[in-house]
Amino acid sequence: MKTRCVAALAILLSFSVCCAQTLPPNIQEAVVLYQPLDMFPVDLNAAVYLNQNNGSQGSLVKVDPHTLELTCIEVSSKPLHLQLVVPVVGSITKGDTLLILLEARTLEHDAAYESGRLHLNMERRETWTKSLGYSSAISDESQLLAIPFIAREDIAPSQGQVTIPIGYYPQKIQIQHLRLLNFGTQIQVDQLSTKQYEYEGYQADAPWRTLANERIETHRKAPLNITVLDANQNPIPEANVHVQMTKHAFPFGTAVNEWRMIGQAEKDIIYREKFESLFNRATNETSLKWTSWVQPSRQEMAMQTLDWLNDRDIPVRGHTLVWPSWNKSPAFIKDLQDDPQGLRAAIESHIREIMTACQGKVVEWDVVNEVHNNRDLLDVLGDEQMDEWFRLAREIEPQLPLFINDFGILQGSAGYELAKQESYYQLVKGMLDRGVPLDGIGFQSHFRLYAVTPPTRVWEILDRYAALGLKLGITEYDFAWVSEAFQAQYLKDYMTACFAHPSVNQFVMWGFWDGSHWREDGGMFALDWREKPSLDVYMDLVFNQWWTDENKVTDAQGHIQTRGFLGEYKLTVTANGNTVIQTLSLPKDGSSLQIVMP
Ligand code: 9MR
Repeated sequence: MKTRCVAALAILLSFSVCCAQTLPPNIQEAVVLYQPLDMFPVDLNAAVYLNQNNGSQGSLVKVDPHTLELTCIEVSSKPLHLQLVVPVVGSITKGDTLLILLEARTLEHDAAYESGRLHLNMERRETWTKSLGYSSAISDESQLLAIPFIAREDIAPSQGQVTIPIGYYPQKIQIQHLRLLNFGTQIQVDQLSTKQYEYEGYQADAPWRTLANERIETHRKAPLNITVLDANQNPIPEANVHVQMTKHAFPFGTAVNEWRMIGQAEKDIIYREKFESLFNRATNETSLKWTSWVQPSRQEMAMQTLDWLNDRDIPVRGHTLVWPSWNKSPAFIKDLQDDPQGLRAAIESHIREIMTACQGKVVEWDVVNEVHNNRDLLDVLGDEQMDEWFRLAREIEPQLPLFINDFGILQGSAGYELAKQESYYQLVKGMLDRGVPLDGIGFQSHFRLYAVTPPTRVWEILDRYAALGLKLGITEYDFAWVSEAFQAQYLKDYMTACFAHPSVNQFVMWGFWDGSHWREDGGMFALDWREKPSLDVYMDLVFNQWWTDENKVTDAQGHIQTRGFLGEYKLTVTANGNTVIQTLSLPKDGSSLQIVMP
């Protein structure tokens, strides 16, 4: 206990005496009260080193016992090819609340960017499994960062490490007073956060929010004009008009688990009820993939799921015709690796079969999925074989939008996976140049572990692809392995940034319930259906802030003029004791309607 007290005091001293900055009060209190254990070696400077791979070049200068300077001179394809490694010597147990403290600033940076960039990971050696992946721009003024997170696994003494990848672009950054503290299970991670998790633009008054609202007003709403007349075609002033939206035109969707969609257990019924109350678009999570499609029972499940959704007027995006690796294709496909002609024919026949079976039941298709990381089929057939898959899909379904889909473009190194972004861009551009019928670009958006892409960076990335003139789809959003508060905070900002971008044509999540999610805590409902803060955020955006419900009174000419979110409407007009109810669609170019009262 004595050692712990001394450690707690030492932490406070190092931040209150040696540094210009003091810890936020909640963290100061927690340090004194819980006396967290220091996880780094006592002589940190002696233990840290710089790891350089794949042609990246940089340097590490140990300026004094508390100060490190890191320089990136030459960039390779991934930021982590140049990183500072800090060994973790303490013991960590799954579920422990951990806190990284440091002061950081940019000393120099590439002129193409506004500042330097700091990224921090906490991981297990050898497995590289991570409990933290944090990323932020850092200014040239020293900034105190306090980053709380949860240990996702046990890490034995000396089995862990904190890494600071800096190979984004040429830059020089300074790190001071780096600490990793372990609070054990005495405190919840959200108690250590300064209420809001920080990234560029997280603040309530950040300028991008005003711009986002303006863009949403311009791109997601349209004029709605109503004239109320009496039976003699005379305007009725002071008629009450209730303008009620009933459905969004914009697709807010989710992947659905087919077992839950057809099951009869109580949880299946709850799952479907929640789904229906929240979403107007869906995609089968697995059953339209080739590996599932070849299994008759799974194929039947796929079709039942499509029927259930179509019966309720919920459009489905088809995912995915080809996922070009051996292990994402049926086993017999690998047998064709030395028979390109046979392989080509098998793929074409699959495309024909599944698209024909789903005709009238899906509204768009991912033609290919994740072609950067799944290349087996392309290695045999050549990249341009993809062109043929799109052409065939177009031939079978001339009306349906055809998408390419991938991960790590909007998400991934907090929006700075520059090499992959470039490659995806060139791939799409190449196809368009060759006249391939490609209509949309899918951005999966599987975020995790605190490293999020700031809203303005989301816009920069989307702008670049939007210039190609295609629809941009957010196809698989989730945010896992973080505190629930951060999950909610970022959902709000990411959804807002995406909804505000005029080229984005859908926002589809990859699951909504922890009981049926590829990442155990990625849903908006916990396992026991407890509503997480992210559900409140979603409801508030989709059914409140971006929803139109207004009571208006007609003017002397019998008019009301308003603007509403694009979608379906119910209008209830009351005048002179009579009530008329009408429905109306509000498309992008607006709607005008005359309502004649009896
Ligand atoms: O969530 C899906 C999981 O249940 C499946 O086992 C897996 C393999 O079919 O695919 C998962 O979904 C992936 C999607 O199809 C493509 N992008 C990444 C998704 C999560 O891994």
